[in-house]
Order: sequence, then structure tokens, then C-alpha cells
Amino acid sequence: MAGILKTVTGKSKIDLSKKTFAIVVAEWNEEITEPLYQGSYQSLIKAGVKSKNIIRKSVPGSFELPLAAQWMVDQKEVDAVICLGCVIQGETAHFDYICQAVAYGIMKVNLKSNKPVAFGVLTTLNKKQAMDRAGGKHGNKGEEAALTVIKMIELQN
Ligand code: RBF
Repeated sequence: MAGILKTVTGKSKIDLSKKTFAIVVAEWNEEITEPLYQGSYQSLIKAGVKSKNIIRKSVPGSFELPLAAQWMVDQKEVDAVICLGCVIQGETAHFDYICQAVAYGIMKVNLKSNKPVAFGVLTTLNKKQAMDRAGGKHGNKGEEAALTVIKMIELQN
């Protein structure tokens, strides 16, 4: 697990203090998405990103993440976007529709904008699995999403 954490070490070869990041956070399951946000934010700061260059936006649910991400990448100064959400399986087919739409929507924003947009969305069978991945025994996937966009920016430069 956490291959990305192993590979992002030391100083970045690009000056991250000049890069701007948007973090879009879903309000559904906010007890999970808030620690994901904290993980992303702290990882960016640790990597040398200035707090004034981190924009936070909230959306009602994960389904709204792709559109908000598109609005963010449309802003010239934004270099990368981190989408954070948590979809927990319920009794109906909503889970499948939301997960598929969000994953596909975020991928489309990546390719259309040519800017890195991370899919930091937990899709779990229950709340415990989500907590384990939001600062629990399986790490914090918000941190990993932040490190992913940093690596992609490095790759692009
Ligand atoms: N949004 C989430 O981010 N996580 C969820 O687990 C989640 N479950 C939902 C379950 C149902 C039955 C519905 C109707 C919506 C759910 N949403 C969830 C909200 C969804 O992402 C979106 O905000 C709404 O469907 C409005 O477009």
C-alpha cells in the first residue's frame, strides 16, 4: 500500500511555492471528508505549497465534484485539483451510479483540461472501511491524492 508515499521523497524538482491547488470537498459523510481534507492540505504544505495558494471549495455530494473541478481548472491560476469525497454503499443502486459518474466525470476533466485532477473519493461498503482510509489503519487517501497531483505536476514540467 501507499506506493505513492514511498516515491514522493525529499525536495521537489519544481518550485511548488509558485503553484496553486484547489481542493474540492464533498459535504456528504463530512466526518470522513474533513480528515481527508486535512490530509491533503497538510501534505501540500509539507511539500512547500503556500497556504495562500490552496483554495478550498465545498460541494453538497460527490456527484457534484466533477463540475466543481471543471470550474476550478477553468481558472487560469489553478495548476491542479484534488477532489475529495466518500460514497458509502446503501441499500439501493445509488452507490454504483454515483461512483461511476464521479470517476468518469473526474477523468473527463483531467483529459479536457490537461491539468491533474485527483480522484480522492472513497467508495466503501461501510463507514469503518472509510474511517480506516481517512487517517486510520490504511492511511489517509487525502494525503495520497495530494501527493499524486504533485507527482503529475512534476511529470508535466
Ligand atoms: N454523496 C456522497 O458523497 N456520498 C454518499 O454516500 C451519497 N449517498 C447518496 C445516497 C442517495 C440515495 C442519494 C440520493 C444521494 C447520495 N449522495 C451521496 C449525494 C450525491 O452525491 C448528490 O449530492 C445528490 O445526488 C445530488 O446531486
